[in-house]
Amino acid sequence: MAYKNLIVDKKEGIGFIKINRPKVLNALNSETIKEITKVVCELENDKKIKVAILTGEGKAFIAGADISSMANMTPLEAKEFAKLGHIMLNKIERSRIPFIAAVNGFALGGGCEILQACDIAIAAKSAKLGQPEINLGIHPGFGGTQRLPRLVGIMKAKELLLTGRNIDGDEAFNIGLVNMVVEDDQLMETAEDIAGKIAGKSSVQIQFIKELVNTGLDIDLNSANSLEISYFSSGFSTYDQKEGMKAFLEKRKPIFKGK
Ligand code: DAK
Repeated sequence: MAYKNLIVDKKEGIGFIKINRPKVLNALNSETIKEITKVVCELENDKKIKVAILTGEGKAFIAGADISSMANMTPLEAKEFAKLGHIMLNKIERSRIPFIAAVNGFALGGGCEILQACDIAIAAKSAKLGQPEINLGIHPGFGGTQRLPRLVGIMKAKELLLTGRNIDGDEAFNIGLVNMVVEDDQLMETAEDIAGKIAGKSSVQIQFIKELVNTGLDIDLNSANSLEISYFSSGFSTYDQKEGMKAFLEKRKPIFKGK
């Protein structure tokens, strides 16, 4: 499928999505948000794809929602825009495919919120992350007031949301907003290395783990543990469970088939 604002590639079970509006630092307008939602569906429907990497072209990951397209929105238009953003982020979060955010530069506002919906985030040392919405007289509209405190804790989230200050890759790592920080020229290599490791696993278990962690965090611990028991037992009906354990006993690498 052709995309106007994205560069999409597929290689060895990995989907690559690059936001490609470098003139506006990959700011998200409605069209780009719809395209990201569409490409997530496309990758999900391609059974060869097991994991995806999201990054940005040029000096930004995503510098936020497109301020020029938001500036004159009516409340109704703002509602529609916020809904589009939530649909995109829910799609990423609930996708069977894990998403790795490779944060190559500015990840501000909606850009920071996208990485919060991803499963793993890696920041380049020079990346700049934050929720500067308050400087524009608004607050985050794509889940930042909700996902950020769950990731970094309530007080740190409030500090970032209330001051609108940007943080660099090292600070993002120290507060738990990203999994790791790497030298700028190591970013894609690191992301591909992690993606490659995931791509070698059982796609059934990849999906189960995502669902268990995401759903489990929204419900009470007892119910979440019951859910784990039920997923765990259904894992024993899969080819991949038989293959994984057989391969261990035969001292060889498993070949998973995702069934
Ligand atoms: N939107 C539109 N254009 C942007 C942009 C953005 N978010 N960020 C940068 N650009 C454009 C700049 O206007 C500039 O365009 P030209 O002047 O060349 O035409 C070009 O990208 C290059 O930017 P700069 O010249 O400013 O580059 P610098 O390196 O000097 O500065 C910067 C980089 C990232 C520090 C700076 O551009 C900046 O502060 N950008 C804005 C960052 C920001 O505030 N991001 C948060 C956006 S607000 C909602 C749903 C969601 C949201 C809100 C409401 N609902 C409706 C409820 C989400 C809101 C946000 O994400």
